[in-house]
Parts: sequence; structure tokens; C-alpha cells
Amino acid sequence: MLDFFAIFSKGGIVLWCFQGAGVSESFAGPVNALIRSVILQERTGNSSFTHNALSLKYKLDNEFELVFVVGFQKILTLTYVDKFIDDVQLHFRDRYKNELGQKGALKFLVNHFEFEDDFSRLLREAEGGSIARPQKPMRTYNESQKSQKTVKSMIETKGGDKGKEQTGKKNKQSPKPQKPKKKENRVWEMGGTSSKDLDYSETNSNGSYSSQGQDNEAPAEPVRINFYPENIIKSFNKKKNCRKGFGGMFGMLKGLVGSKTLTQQDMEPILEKMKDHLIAKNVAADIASQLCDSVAKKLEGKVMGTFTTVASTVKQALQESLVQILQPKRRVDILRDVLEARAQRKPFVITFCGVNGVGKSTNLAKISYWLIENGFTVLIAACDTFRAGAVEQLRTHQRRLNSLHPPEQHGGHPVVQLFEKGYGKDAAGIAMEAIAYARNQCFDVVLVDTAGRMQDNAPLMTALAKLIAVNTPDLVLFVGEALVGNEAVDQLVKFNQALADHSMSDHPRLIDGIVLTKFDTIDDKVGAAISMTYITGQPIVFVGTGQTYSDLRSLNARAVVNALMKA
Ligand SMILES: Nc1nc2c(ncn2[C@@H]2O[C@H](COP(=O)(O)OP(=O)(O)OP(=O)(O)O)[C@@H](O)[C@H]2O)c(=O)[nH]1
Ligand SMILES: [Mg+2]
Repeated sequence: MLDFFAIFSKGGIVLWCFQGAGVSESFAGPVNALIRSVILQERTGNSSFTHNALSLKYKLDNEFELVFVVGFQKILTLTYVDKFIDDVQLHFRDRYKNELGQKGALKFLVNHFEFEDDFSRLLREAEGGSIARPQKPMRTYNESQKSQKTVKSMIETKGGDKGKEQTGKKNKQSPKPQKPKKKENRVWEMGGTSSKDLDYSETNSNGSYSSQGQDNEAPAEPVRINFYPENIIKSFNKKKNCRKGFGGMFGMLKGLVGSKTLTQQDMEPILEKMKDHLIAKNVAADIASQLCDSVAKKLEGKVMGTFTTVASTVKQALQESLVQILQPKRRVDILRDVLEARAQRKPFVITFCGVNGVGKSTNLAKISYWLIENGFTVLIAACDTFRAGAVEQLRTHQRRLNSLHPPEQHGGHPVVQLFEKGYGKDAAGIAMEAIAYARNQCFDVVLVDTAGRMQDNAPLMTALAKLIAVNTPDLVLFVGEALVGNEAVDQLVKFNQALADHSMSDHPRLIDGIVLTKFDTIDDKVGAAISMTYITGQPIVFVGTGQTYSDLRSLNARAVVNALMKA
């Protein structure tokens, strides 16, 4: 049933592995994908991952710095896997601890670690347990409680009767033993002592129930209301017990000073605060909670050092996770790529996309300036044939850029040129013509400006997907404002979805990088940087920091994380 089971250290050493019978494919591919896409990208909040036809479940052992991964075919529904992985973890870590203690790390690695027998036994038990569980036969109608009900018992009435029914239900569910000394029945002013006497409901002529005492100030029948839900009472009792002895004091010190194993409960209040802090810094709420979940999974079971607090440990882990997210996992070196394309005698094509007014055209102009400064020639393709003034805006930028770098300084050739076909035409066609023109005229780079579009506008999203699918640019940059909050997630997910849905290839071109604009307007609320990189897994290639050509920067991950963590 299982394709593989692998146990490796967080440092990357495979300590033990199992390959299912008849499975020929190596598990290195899926495990590497898991490490790359989940563990290194702080997405461990969810303990499953899919890779091609395989489903992977994993568990981190933070005390021993181990990772347990099991892989099986996606189409199988293996209900025992979660428990099985827990069992294997418990057995393995016991054995691992003993062997490490007895032999030392080096001998442990050199010698083969015997775990097959334990593993096979656990697997047999898990598989057997899931099959052997007898199916409970369904009860017949006569056996069910429903058949015992009368129509009368199903009618709910307002006031007294309902209360009476609830009390009856309570008694039925938890029959308590009679106390030896019986409490005397209360004698009401009106006389009666039996429940019959206290039943003030009567049937109207039309058969419905009404309560006699409804208009009175006092309720007809005393109803006991439990103000504390059970869990609150439990935790209250727990606290009360703690306060009895020195437990409370020691407990408090233990929380502050280290040498303890971190549990989810220890971290919960701190992570909750961290989450609110991240949201206040403009990280999308969804992403903030996923990140905190991931940090919790990463730390659970870890033994804290002496004199470190839970708060500082969690904070440090979160800080490391944020840096990790912002570190580009893929190298984007546009200048090198342009040189490579030039060597192959073809232009390097970059497409800019995003919602309305985020700064696509302005930052395209800034990037043109940066490329020209680096000695390249640029063709701007005016593919926003939709918004009035879009072509003129680009023409103004082209004139300004050419006046900054006059053609006389470049052998009589303009360094930047505009390729435009006016308004209302098909943007994908214009982009194609522009790329062909750039190839003929030996331009180094083509920058394709597209119309702003809301992520929910299906026709415009389809048109963008077509432009990208037909022209296969070398880089698809998503332009997003740093001011954006929760909206960032929706924008990026839907842009990527549209590109995937309308692609004709098996490996669709999605967003390759991000231009984060208006960074100069957000003070230290830099959360959008995290949201955008977390959603796409793609790097922030440029940061727009103003409205002049030189206001373009690369992202400084450390500075962003410091701004995020600042109180
Ligand atoms: N402060 C600041 N303003 C910016 C930045 N980038 C763009 N802007 C301003 O944002 C406004 C919109 O910029 P555009 O480049 O026209 O935006 P767009 O995305 O092309 O707009 P549409 O084509 O209409 O979708 C302009 O006033 C720009 O000057 C930036 O990094 N910082
Ligand atoms: Mg524009």
C-alpha cells in the first residue's frame, strides 16, 4: 500500500528508509520536492503534500531534528497513515536515542540501523487495525430512539414546557445516583408540591400550548442555567489546583526560564499575539495564521535552552521563517539573462501584469531606464489598448528616456522606442508584432505593458492568459502595490489560476516574479512583501520606491523582516 517511508535528519542525512514492494521509482524526487516546496518555505502548518501521483504525509520531530515522510498513491485513502506515522516516530526516536547514546553519532551512521522488524510490525498492526475494525450494523427503525418518540414529545412550546423537556433530557442522558438525603421540594406560594401542580401550561381550544404565567414577572418554572461551558470550568479548576501549592509559582518560572519541551499550549498565546502583530503590519490574515501554524509545527517538542523564554524562542523562529520566505529560491538575474538572449540573437521579453493603477507603466519606465543605464536597448510594446491615455503615457516616458540618453551618444540609434498600434486592437497580436520587430531591429529587451484588470474580470483575465500563452515571454512580472492587505492573496491566486487555466501546455507559464510598488508610502507596514512571496513562492525582483526613474530597488530581506518584527 505504501510507496515509501523515509526518515531523515533536518540536516539532510537519510537515517532509514523503506520502499514498498513493486515500487521501482526512487523517492528522492518527491522528498526533494517536499523539502524544497514545504519545509524550506515555511509551509509546514499543513502536514500533507502532493507531488504528481503521490500523496506525502510528514511529521517533524523537533527534539531530535528528524523528519518522517510517508508516500502513497494519491488515489488511495489510507486512514491509518496519521496514526502510523506517529507510532513510527515514537518507536524510532526511542531506538535512535538509545543507539546514539550507546554508539555515538559516527558509529551510528556507519553501521546499518536495524529498524525493519519494528517497522514491519507497526505497519502490519496499522493495516490490520484499519481492516479488522468490524462494521457496526445499522439499527432498524424499531430499535432506534426515534420510534419511541410520540408526536407530543416532538412539539416544542415556548416557556415552561421547553424548560421541563430539557430537564427531562438531562436526566435521561446522565442518570445520577440518588443522594441519601433527599432535598425537600420547594413549596410554592400557590400551594402544590408535585410536578403536576407546577405545570401551568394548558391546551387551547385549537390544540396549541400556552403558558399561564407568561405575563407574570417571575418565570413560571425555575430553569437552571449553566453559565460556564465545561471546558472553561475545567481550565478554571486546573488553575485553582495550580494555585494550591507551589505549582503556580514553579509553573510560571518554568514558562519563563528554559530547559523545557515546547508544547502547542505554551506557544499558543504568543503565536496569537504574533499573528495579530503580523496582521497589523499588513500581512494577509490567512498567511499570518499559516505562518504561525508552521512555526508551531517547527517548534513543537523542541527542547528550549536554559534562560530562553518561550516568547523569545517563538519570535526567533518566526524571524528566521520570514527571512527564509523572502530569500529568493530561484535566481533572477535579468542582466545576465538579457546578455544570454543577446548572444542567441533574440530579444529578452518581459510582460507586466496586475490590477488597475498599481504602477505597471511607471515601473516599466523605471526598468527601461535601469536597462538603458546598463547598456541595453529597449522596445516598449504598448499593449494596453484599453485605458484612455495609456499609449500617450508610454510615449511621454519614451521621449524623456531618450532625452536622458540622446541617440547621438549611442551611434544615432534611439535607446528606447515605442511600438504602438493605437487602441481597441488585440493586445496579444500587438505583443507578437513587437517581438518580431525587436528581433529584426536588434533590440535587446521588449517590455510589454498590459492593461490593468481586476482578478475577477474573466474576459480580461482570459485575454491576458492568451497574450502570455501565445508570446511565451521570458519573464512574467506581477506588479502589486505594497499598500495591499488581504487582497494580495486573492489577486495573486486568481492571476495564477487564470494563467494556468488558459494555458495550452502541460507546464503553464505562471507569475515568475513580483514588482512591489509604492514601497515609499507604507512606513513599516511591509507585510505585503511576505504575503506575495508566500503565495507565489516567487521572488520580489524589484521594489518601486517613488515616482522618478531612479526610484527602483532590489529587496533587502533583512530590512523588511526587521521592520516587520519592530513593535
Ligand atoms: N509613490 C509611488 N507612486 C508610484 C510608484 N509607482 C507608481 N506610482 C504612481 O502610481 C500611479 C499609477 O501608476 P501607473 O504606472 O499609471 O499605474 P498602472 O498600473 O500602469 O495603471 P493602469 O495602466 O491604469 O492599470 C501614478 O501616479 C504613479 O506615479 C511608486 O513606487 N511609488
Ligand atoms: Mg498602465
